[in-house]
Amino acid sequence: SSHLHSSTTSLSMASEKEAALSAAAVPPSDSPTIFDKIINKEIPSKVVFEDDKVLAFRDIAPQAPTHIIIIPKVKDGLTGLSKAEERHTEILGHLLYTAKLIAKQEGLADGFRIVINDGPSGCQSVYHIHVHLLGGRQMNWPPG
Ligand code: TR5
Repeated sequence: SSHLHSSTTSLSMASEKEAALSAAAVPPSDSPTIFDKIINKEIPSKVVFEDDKVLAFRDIAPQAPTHIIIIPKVKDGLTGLSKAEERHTEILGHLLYTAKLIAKQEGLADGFRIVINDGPSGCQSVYHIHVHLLGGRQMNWPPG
């Protein structure tokens, strides 16, 4: 039983290590994320802009007085900017142009910050490409 115990212990240690590794791993491009539920309105969000291609809503943990997330309604493999292909150039441009429209709508006439976090080193936490629009306070450089 001491052998059983030690193998069980090393098994659970192995799973813990795997859990830590998978938390930092990048999921497959077709995996659903929380943003799918926001798009489907299964989870409520504060929508500030919507058209046939993109949805923009207020970040649940705002890092500035204005903090809005802008996403494509169809992910099409775009987990993050690093996965962009030639076919994505139109939606990428549309996301940025939408950010400009919302910045004006939000009254950010004095300036704003656009952020796209990518991958573990970029501190990306949701693998459905999104543009952060931040404003309403003085932004600092360099970012954290
Ligand atoms: O860290 P990255 O760049 O991937 O940005 C993901 C952003 O999504 C973070 O700023 C989160 O605060 C934001 N986020 C996460 C959730 C969420 C959200 N914004 C609005 N509503 C949300 N719901 C309902 N659930 C989330 N998990």
